[in-house]
Amino acid sequence: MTYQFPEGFWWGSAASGPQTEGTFPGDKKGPSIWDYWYEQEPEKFFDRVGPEKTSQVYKRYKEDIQLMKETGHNTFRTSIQWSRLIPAGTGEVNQEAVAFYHDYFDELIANGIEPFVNLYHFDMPMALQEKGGWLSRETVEAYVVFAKTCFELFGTKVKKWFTHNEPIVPIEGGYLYQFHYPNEINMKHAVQAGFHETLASAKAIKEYHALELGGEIGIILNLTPSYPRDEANPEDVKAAQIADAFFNRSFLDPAVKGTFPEELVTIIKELDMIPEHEAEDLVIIQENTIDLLGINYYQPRRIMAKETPIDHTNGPLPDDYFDNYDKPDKKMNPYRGWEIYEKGIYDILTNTRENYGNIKCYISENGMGVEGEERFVNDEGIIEDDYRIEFVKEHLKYVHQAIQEGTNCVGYHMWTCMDNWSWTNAYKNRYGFISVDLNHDAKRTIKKSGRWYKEVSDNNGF
Ligand code: BGP
Repeated sequence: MTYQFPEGFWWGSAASGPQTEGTFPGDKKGPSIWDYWYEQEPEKFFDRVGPEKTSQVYKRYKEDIQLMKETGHNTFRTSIQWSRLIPAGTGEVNQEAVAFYHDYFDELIANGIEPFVNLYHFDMPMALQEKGGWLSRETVEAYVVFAKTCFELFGTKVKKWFTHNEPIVPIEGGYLYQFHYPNEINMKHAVQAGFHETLASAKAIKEYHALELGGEIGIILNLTPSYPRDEANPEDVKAAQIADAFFNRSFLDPAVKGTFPEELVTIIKELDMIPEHEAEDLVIIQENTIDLLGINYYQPRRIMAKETPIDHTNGPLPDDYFDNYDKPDKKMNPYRGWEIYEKGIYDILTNTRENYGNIKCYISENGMGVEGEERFVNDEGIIEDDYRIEFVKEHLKYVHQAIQEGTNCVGYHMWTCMDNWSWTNAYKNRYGFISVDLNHDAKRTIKKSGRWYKEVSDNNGF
């Protein structure tokens, strides 16, 4: 074994409620922003596949958990859909949902797979979005009630909790770059919504710790490293630092250190966009930081000093401070259009060790979405996804190196267990260790990578 991982390493994968469960008659799920947006503009979704037609995990989790076992999972992350548990966002708890999640988590535990549960994965209940979603303080309070309800219902069996998955993404998608509902371009709103997400997270952490359930709570962040075009050019370096403050440290600093990055605060003040808040909010954020950090990594961000003229059409934007740099000869995943840069994962892990107190962390997502994988099916009907094995291996080597150097990284989760619904990309790019055949009743088949992962997990290395 060349790459041996520490004892008890978490091997598994991640998914989310809205991307896997589906909607079924009688399940009493309420609409989220995804159900609503799909109803309004189905043409925005690849092949017009909407959120109700996901991989049917709501009905098929028992079968799926057996496949998780066969692919070497000792841990698995999903999310509780807020709009399933509390269909109107506030008020009545859906007992069908309570029964479903209990059974789902019990089944995982009975099969030796520890459930990790996230509370918010881009899925605002529509009833709350109508009142402003994350722009509204009411949503923060409603979220805290939702979180507490989850801890009280499932906290004796679930011992790893996460307040958000990639909280920057609903901000980018909903308020800056138009790929999540409500699809605005409004930086003031972006700042307010982001602040409320952080406040909601700190308040939920406070509730969790007060309940003394003996588990850990954290947040999952996509820490996209920000590399300057030219390390020797101070303007490029400065631009990269600003992009890092906007997209990484905006959530990482308050989550781990309890404070917002000064560079960002200065910019927000200059723009006169300090979010509405109450004096005690900053104390709550300061005092309620995470126990555990989940790190999602897919691609780096390449940055250069601003050279193109600032576009004032929609008011200020983060992009007024930098330009994206199109690095020649970079390695690409052409399907998703994302650069593949394996060393990025090592740089993130080194950063958390050196600058964030070596906080306990794990890789909570990493993966490769590929279109048209059916062309790699062999005679036995198995997808031979050697590119995915290669992708995981090359990233794991760097995770291993960071651990050797002392980073407190305790696990690796792949995105994702089985092919699932990727938001507006629907089922275009497939990420799973297990394929889902949408033309044949969502039939599941383990891919070559899934069999390989089982060996890695069994050997605790490769
Ligand atoms: C992450 C999300 C996931 C997942 C993944 C793949 O950002 O946490 O929900 O979807 O990215 O990206 P995409 O679905 O956009 O291809």
